[in-house]
Amino acid sequence: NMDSNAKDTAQQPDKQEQFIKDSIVRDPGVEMDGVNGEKMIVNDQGKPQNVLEVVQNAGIHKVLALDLTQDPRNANAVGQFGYAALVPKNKEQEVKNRWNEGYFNVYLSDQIPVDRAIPDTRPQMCSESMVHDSLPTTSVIFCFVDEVWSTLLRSVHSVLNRSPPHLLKEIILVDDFSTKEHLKDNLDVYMSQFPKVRIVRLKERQGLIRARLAGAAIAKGEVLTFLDSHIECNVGWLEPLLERVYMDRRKVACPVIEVISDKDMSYSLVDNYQRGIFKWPLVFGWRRLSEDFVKKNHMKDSDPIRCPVMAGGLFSIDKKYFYELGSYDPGLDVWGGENMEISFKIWMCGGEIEIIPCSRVGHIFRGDNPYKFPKDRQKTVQRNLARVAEVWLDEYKDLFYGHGYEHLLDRTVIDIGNLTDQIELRKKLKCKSFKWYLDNVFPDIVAPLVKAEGLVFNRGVRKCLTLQNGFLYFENCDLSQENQHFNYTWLKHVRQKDVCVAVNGNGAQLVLQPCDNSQPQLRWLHKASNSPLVEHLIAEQSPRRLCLEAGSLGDNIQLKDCDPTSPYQKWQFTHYHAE
Ligand code: LR7
Ligand code: MN
Repeated sequence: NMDSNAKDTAQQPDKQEQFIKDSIVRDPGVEMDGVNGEKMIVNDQGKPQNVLEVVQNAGIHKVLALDLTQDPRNANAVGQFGYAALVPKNKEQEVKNRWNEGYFNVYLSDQIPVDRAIPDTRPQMCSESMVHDSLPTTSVIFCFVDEVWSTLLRSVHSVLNRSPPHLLKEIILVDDFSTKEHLKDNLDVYMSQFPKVRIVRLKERQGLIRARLAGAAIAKGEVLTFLDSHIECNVGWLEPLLERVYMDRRKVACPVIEVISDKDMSYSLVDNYQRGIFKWPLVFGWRRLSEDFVKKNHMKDSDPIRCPVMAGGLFSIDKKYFYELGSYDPGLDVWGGENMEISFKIWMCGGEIEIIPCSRVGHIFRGDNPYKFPKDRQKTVQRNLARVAEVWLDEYKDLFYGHGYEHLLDRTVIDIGNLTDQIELRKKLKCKSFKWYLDNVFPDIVAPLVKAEGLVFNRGVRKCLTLQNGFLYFENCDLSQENQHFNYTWLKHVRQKDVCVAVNGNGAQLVLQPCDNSQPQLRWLHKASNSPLVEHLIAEQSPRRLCLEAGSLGDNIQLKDCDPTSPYQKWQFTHYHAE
C-alpha cells in the first residue's frame, strides 16, 4: 500500500528506507566525500582540473563560478554557447517525427553537445558576491519518466560541470518506471563513469511527487536540490542557493528559471524581478514586481525576490526542514498541485520562498507532457488541487471551487482521498491561516470572500428582497434591515446567513434550504449588476433557462422562463467586488 508507506516517510525520516524497499538503487562503488572532490572532474584531455580555488577570507569567499564548459570541446558544434540551432531542410520531417518523444525538438537536442557552454546570464554583481566557506552539501535529485536521452544527459552534465565538487554530495536519478529502453542498462553504464551519480528505479509509476520523496529518502546531502530532467544549470548556479539556505534554514531557494527553446534549443534569459504567483483556481503564473516596489525598496537586480508560490520543479531546501514540514502530501498523484501545496505549507508554517537572481537554470518548456497519465490528466490535477484547497485554504476554498471547479464538491464524482494526516500536520506545526498568508505574503492578489453583497434590488418592483419567517418577498429598501442583507457567493449561492435560495430538486419550484456547498440546485448565475439570476443546474442540463422573477405585487418571488426584456428579472446587489 503506497499511501501508508509514503506517509511514514513524510513524517519519519528514519523510516525512509522502507519507502523505497520496492525500488532498486544502483549506488556507485566509490564515494567522493573529500572536501576537494575535484578528482572526478576532468578536462577534455582527461586530466583533473581544479577550477575551484577557495580564497580564505574570514570564512567567506567570492563565488568563483565553476564552469568546466567555458572552453568547449567543439566551438562549432550545433547549439554551442546556447545559440539557436538550425534544422537542415532535409531533416524537417525527422524533427516532426521525433517531436512527440519529448514534445520539443528532440532531433536538435541529439545534435547538441551534452556539455555545451551557455551564456552567463547572471546580473553583473553576482560574480562579486560572497558566500561562506562552510556551505552545506547538497543532493541533487532528478526524477524522470521517459525523458529524452540527450536532454537527461545534458541536465546531469550541467550539474557536474558547474557545481563546486565539495558542495555536490551526489546526484540522484529517480526513474519513475520509464518504459523506454535507453533509460535502462544504457543509463546505468553511462552514469557509472560518474561516481557521484546514483540511480533509483521505482518498480511502479508513482508520479513526480512520490518519486521525489523516494529520492529524498536516500539523500545523504544536508540540502535537497530538486530539478526537472530537461534543464541546464548555468554558471555559479549552486552557491547562491546553498548560501541562502545556510543563512536561514527555513528559506527555500529557487533559481531564476530561464528558457531553453523547445523549437531551436537556444538558451535565453528572462526578465528580472519576476515573482511566482497564482491565480484562481490555483493556476501558477509569473508576475513582475512593480517599478514602484523595486524603487521603494532600493532593490538591485541581484536581490532575492520573495515569492508567494514557487513554480515547483527547481529548488533547494534544507533536508531536515523538508521533513519537519512533513515533506509533500504523499497523497498527491502523478503531476500538479504539489507546488501550491509546498508553497502554502512553507509560508504558513514559518518559512519563506525566494527566487535568487544569481542562480539561473534553463528549462525546456513543453507544449504537452511526453508521458502518459495513469488516469485522466485533468482529473488528476483537479483532484490534487482539491486536496490542497481542503487542507490549506480555509474559508477561501470557495474561491477555488467557484472558479469553475464546483463539480469537484460532489465527492461521488471525484474521490480526493483521506486528508486526516495533512490536517493533523497543519495543526501540529501550528501553521498560520490562509488569510494571514494573503495579507502578508500575497497582498496584491484579488480575493474577496464573496462576489457581491448588500441589499438585493429588483428593477421591476423597485423594492428589495426580504426574508421573513421563512418567506421571501419585497419591501422598501432599508440598509438597516438585517433581513434584507444577502450575499452572492463564489459558489453562486444567494444566501442570508446559513439559508440559501434553491430550486426544488425536480423542477421549477423555489425553496429555502440550508446552504450546502455540494448541492448544485443552490447555484445561480449572476454576471453583473442589474442582470438576471439564472438557475444554474437546469441551464447546465437543458437549453431551458429559468430566472428569478419578482411577483409584480412584490409579495413573492418565482421561477420563470428567462425573459431578457422583463425588469422583474433584473437584480442588483448593493456592492460588487472586483475579481
Ligand atoms: O509521473 C511523472 N513522473 C515523473 O518523474 C511525471 C513527471 N515526472 C518528472 C518529469 O520527467 C520531469 O522531470 O517530473 C519532472 C516534472 O515534470 P514536467 O517537466 O512534465 O513538468 P512541467 O515542467 O511541465 O511542470 C511544472 O509543474 C509541475 C507540477 O507538478 C512540477 O512541479 C514541475 O517540476 C514543474 N516544472 C518547473 O517548475 C519548471 C518551470 C516550469 C514553469 C513555470
Ligand atoms: Mn519540466
